[in-house]
Amino acid sequence: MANLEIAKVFYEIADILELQDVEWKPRAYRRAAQAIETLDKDVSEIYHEKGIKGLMEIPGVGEALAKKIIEYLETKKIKEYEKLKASLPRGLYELMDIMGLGPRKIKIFYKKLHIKSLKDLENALKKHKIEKLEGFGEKSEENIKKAIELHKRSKGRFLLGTALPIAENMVNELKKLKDVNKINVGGSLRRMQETIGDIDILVTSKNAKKVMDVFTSLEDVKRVLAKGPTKSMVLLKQGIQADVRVLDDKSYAAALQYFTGNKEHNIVLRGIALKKGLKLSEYGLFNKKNNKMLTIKSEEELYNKLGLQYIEPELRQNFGEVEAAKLNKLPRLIPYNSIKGDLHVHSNYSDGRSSIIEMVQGARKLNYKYVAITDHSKARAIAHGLNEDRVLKQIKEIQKLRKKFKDIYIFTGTEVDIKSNGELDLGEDVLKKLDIVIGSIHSGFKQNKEEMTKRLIKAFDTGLIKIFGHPTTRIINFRPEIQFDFNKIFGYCSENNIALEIDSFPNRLDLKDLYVREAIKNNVKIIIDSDSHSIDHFKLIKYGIAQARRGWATKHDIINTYDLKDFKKFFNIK
Ligand code: DGT
Ligand code: CA
Ligand code: CA
Ligand code: ZN
Repeated sequence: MANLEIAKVFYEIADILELQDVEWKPRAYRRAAQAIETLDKDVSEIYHEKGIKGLMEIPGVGEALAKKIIEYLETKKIKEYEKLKASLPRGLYELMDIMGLGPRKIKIFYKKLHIKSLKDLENALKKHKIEKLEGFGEKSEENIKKAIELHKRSKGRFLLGTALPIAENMVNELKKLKDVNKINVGGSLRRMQETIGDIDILVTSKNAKKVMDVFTSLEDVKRVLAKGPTKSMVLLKQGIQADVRVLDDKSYAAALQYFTGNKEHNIVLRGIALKKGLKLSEYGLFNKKNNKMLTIKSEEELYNKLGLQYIEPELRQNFGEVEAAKLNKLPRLIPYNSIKGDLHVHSNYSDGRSSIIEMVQGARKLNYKYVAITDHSKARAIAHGLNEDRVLKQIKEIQKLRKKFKDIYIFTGTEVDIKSNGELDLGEDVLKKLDIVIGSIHSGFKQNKEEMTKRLIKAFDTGLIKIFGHPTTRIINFRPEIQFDFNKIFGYCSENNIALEIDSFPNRLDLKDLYVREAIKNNVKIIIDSDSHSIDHFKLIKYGIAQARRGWATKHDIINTYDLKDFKKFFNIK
């Protein structure tokens, strides 16, 4: 969807203009960006249906910005943005990608210390020049250092939620070719890893040249990096690199396995093959003695030939899956189609874009049997969080709506802030009236481990919280995890029937895979939800399910795979 891409460009234009001391324009760009990123509808659809007039109906979008949107839709570029970027010292632009460094701070660094790049900033930190600036201190230096580390680690990696739709689009285009026989994505994408270095696509065909010609001239291609008979590489307009390999049908299973990886998993498999007198490569499985190729039709067959249970792509990271497969002890992973309800959904009571009824209809489209409306509480003023009175009003509205919908049950709920002191942001009387209470942290992220653990236990001790929302509060490539004592919190949740959330939003994916696995080991139950702020977001649930699968979760571990009756029973909802 182009909406998020356009919003991002607009935000960046706003930042650059602000850096250049331009007066009101940054605000206009930000307002438009906000409206666009929460739209229910794809801007390209709006443009197709209603032209520029339709775009100008978006709040904050006038004729000038509408034209920029059209420019992006048609060329995947906005010239003014490219110009602005070029006008800035390159390094300064990179600084804006670092968490907590907005145009305001960067401007101070630039004016007071002549910092023009990440390197300059790191030097200044080394000499403790930042803490001496007015409004900064030792703590800010510490935070900036942490943010730089995070930034360096994430450089050049894309969110799964960004890369997968682009890759699927390419695959669909290539599928139209008669010359394409089999096709699949490989690499970290197929493993559904939370971030993606590059897109890998695998094709079998008798006419590699044709496939390469089409691949290198796909609409999203910006530049061809390499073009050969078996492998080509391109840079896409979105900044991601994509590789394609074309091979023979008879190598497909082995190649798919090889190019799905990960590397460590592959190395272990090759070792196993050698011990069995076999040789495994991207071309096939061979008998070591006479180099004869074994006929392998599928990955299943390949794993079985090596004496292993089939290992799902999401598990292939050499974290114990091969050992488990030897013993036939892999879990039966939660299937992608097994979610029966979404328990974290915002409406236009708070910062959602759609009404309750629209959101319920969105959930119904996915055949869900239940949905909870869980808007923010009042402490989140920028999100129009609800006070007690508005929660009561919402409860009444939902009770009325229940009569309208016979095939889906609507739970009342809230995503209540767990304040820095551990108190909940809504009164006990009101919280007791609600079916689903998600407790989430949206502020005070920097408390130390001990304070944070105490804060959480105090909140849980109210006995009112059923779900711990996006538990580590990380934003991928941007905000680090909060610190708390996992053992203590997992123990508490397991004993008190508090479920941990997997928030499926592509930049959150929180809990992440490794913690999911840890939680399950500790007998903690999990809810996968979409954190939808518009009906378009429901479909993001697949990214949360992928995380659950990467964390070895079965259907049984995920409570919202239960039918309505068992779900209510688990949480003791009348
Ligand atoms: P990425 O792109 O950084 O998100 O991660 P991957 O896993 O997609 O890595 P990529 O694109 O470099 O390579 C695709 C697959 O090819 C990888 O998952 C496993 C396989 N592969 C790449 N290099 C090697 C290698 O040196 N040895 C083995 N055994 N396999 C490799
Ligand atoms: Ca890759
Ligand atoms: Ca690659
Ligand atoms: Zn939240």
